[in-house]
Amino acid sequence: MVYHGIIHRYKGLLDIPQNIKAISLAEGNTPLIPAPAVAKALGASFDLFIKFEGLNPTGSFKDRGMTTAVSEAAHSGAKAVICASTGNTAASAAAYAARADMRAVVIIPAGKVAAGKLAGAIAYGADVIQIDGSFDDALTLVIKLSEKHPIALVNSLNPFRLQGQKTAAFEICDALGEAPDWLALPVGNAGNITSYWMGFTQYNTLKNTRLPQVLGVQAAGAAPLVLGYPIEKPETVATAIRIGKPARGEEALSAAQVSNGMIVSATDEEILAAQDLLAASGIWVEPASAAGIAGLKNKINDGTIDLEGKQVVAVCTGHGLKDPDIIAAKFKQPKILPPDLMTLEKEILHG
Ligand code: AN7
Repeated sequence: MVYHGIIHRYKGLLDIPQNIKAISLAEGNTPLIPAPAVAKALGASFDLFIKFEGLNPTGSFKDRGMTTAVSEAAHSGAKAVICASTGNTAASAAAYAARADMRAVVIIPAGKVAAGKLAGAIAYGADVIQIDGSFDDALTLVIKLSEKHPIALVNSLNPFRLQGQKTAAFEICDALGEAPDWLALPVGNAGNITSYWMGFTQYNTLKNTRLPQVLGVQAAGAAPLVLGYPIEKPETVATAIRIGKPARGEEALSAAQVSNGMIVSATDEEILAAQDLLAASGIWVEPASAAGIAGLKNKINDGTIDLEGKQVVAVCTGHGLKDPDIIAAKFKQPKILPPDLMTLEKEILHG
């Protein structure tokens, strides 16, 4: 059977106009990949699944929220959309706007967007504007621009974004039969953690699927929700979550508290180590996406959470291909040898 995306699959559960025409790229329906070797490396005996959101059409979870936000914008007659972005929102907005025959304007912090995301936004035909400022500066500006001009804001302040993104929680419950004991995920602008909590809560009310404890993980250099105050100059290798003033910070803190979970931080070193650990199981994610695993590891190590015998889902939000500069961050360029059998044999056998 052909799969038609999250609006088609879950429309009756989404607070969107029910006669909406779906602008879709068949997003969602992402796998839960068992990751026993990762769980073992974290030093506890539990069932770990990776919800690999990097397998969405533009390579990140943003597509779930963009199908609903852009469909609604088109439904309301908008001819253009705008967003601030650390990269993935920009690429996703660009793709869905192209699909809807609308203009996309994306404002990004210069020099702080991973190559695969910028390339995507350009390839899908967005008007890309770089500013000499942070994501938070860009968000403040696009809010003002969307208030002054007839251009639809598609950052996660747009409630239709959350309506789409909550479907990931539905999919997890549909696949496992109920919510996992814990859900771990990265937190940047905090739209996604808010959406998951909305989704799990709605499903539990409808279908009694229980609620997970939620572990939100920020990068240590961009951890306003852990520290309790905005960060003026956030800095992290996980550029996707290089955000100092999360728009949905209050909702994120509430989800963590009500679920008996927590919001914690992980250092860049810990995030990159978690990225390695996932890659060693064949799952290559961008740095931000490994934050959930890094946070789990920290909390297992310091004894704060006991996962023994538990079922855990870690959301890996974006594909590794988004951020190919991993070669600069972690490895030297592979050396270049003459095309000669003996030289290659020597290299392979003796290094
Ligand atoms: C891979 O694209 O904010 O907490 O502008 O790209 O909902 O913000 C991206 C965020 C996690 C954090 N993982 O999600 C943007 C942007 C990846 C991301 C997050 C982002 P939110």
